[in-house]
Amino acid sequence: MNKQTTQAISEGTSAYGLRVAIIVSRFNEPVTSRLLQGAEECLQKYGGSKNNCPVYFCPGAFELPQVANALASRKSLDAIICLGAVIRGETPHFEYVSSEAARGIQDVALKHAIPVVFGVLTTNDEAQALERAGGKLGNKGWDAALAAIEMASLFKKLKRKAKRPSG
Ligand code: INI
Repeated sequence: MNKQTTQAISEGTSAYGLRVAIIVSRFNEPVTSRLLQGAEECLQKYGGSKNNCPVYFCPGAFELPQVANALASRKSLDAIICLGAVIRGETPHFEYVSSEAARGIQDVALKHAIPVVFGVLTTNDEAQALERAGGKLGNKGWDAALAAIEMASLFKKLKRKAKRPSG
């Protein structure tokens, strides 16, 4: 079950023609591969094309902002989706990785004025993560893709408005 379960969808939502990069962390790969599947299914369902939606892999969630920053610098994308799974262990590592991923992703979005979506699960164990990666609680990869489509469409609208001559 990869369908989104929690997000409202605005009317006319479309990924047609949108250029959306997906960055996937390989750490906890059984989870992140399912998030990727959900995100790709969502983009296709809303009219996105594989050609316009390249996928990049990185080692862990900590590296997601670094890749997002490199991609955003190219100025050729409408949105970036970051997918990862940080699972709590017995050390404070979880806090460092998850908080740096969240902070870094928002920093990239604000620095480059491009939607960068946080599709990173932060859970106590793998079972909780799998429930949210195509299990009984939906697929956060799908939700992240939907957020990216909505934000990319909104940014396009805002840019069109800004270009319109006033008066
Ligand atoms: N990376 C994750 O994506 N999830 C984790 O749960 C995780 N844990 O628990 O360690 C994790 N660590 C690796 C980290 O993201 C970096 O790749 C690594 O520290 C190298 O910079």
